[in-house]
Amino acid sequence: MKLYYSPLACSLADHIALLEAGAAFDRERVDLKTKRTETGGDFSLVTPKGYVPALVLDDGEVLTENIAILDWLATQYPALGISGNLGRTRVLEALAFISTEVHRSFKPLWHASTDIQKAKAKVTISSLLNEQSDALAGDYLFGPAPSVADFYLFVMLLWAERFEVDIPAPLLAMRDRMTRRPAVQAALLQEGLISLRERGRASSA
Ligand SMILES: N[C@@H](CCC(=O)N[C@@H](CS)C(=O)NCC(=O)O)C(=O)O
Repeated sequence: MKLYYSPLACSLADHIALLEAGAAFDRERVDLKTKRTETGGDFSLVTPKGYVPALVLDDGEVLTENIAILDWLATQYPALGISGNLGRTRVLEALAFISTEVHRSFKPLWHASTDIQKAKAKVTISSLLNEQSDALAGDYLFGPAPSVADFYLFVMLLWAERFEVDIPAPLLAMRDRMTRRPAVQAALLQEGLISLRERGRASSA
């Protein structure tokens, strides 16, 4: 398996999920502006969509779209999902909300837009995060263990921090809890988002 990713992009959720699962995989960084990969490859030959995440399976099938990839990972590695009758549906429900409501709302902050559009986006995101905060069922969205939906939500919290969007206290606590997980530390380190020194500090906290 190979994950195509870009540092701090939404592909970080898949990166964390693969590490949490203990999956054997390779990773290749993509420059989203030039569409070249770190080995000099043409990313548009991997997927004409030109965006991350893309997960190339061992049989050569290429998966795109975060909801589909995270759902596939939770199917392959059930510890990343939720058990029970409605388990998969509830996780998909959360993934769809995070993708189509929260992630989409960040667009004016990542791309050229007016100050008014940016300010409106921050208000919208803050209100969506409040909804997610109310949805927490303990430590994470579905209880004491994180699912793929929590990994995606975690990335949204890192984006919120970057753009100085208000984050409700329970989600701040969830972000900190998530940050301390060894797989999350490894993903952040591999994407160059923290240093080895910071990783040491987090694991001894
Ligand atoms: N519909 C896609 C969107 C993924 C997406 O927005 N990826 C961003 C990074 S978070 C990207 O690669 N943007 C570069 C581009 O669209 O050219 C999904 O849900 O996976």
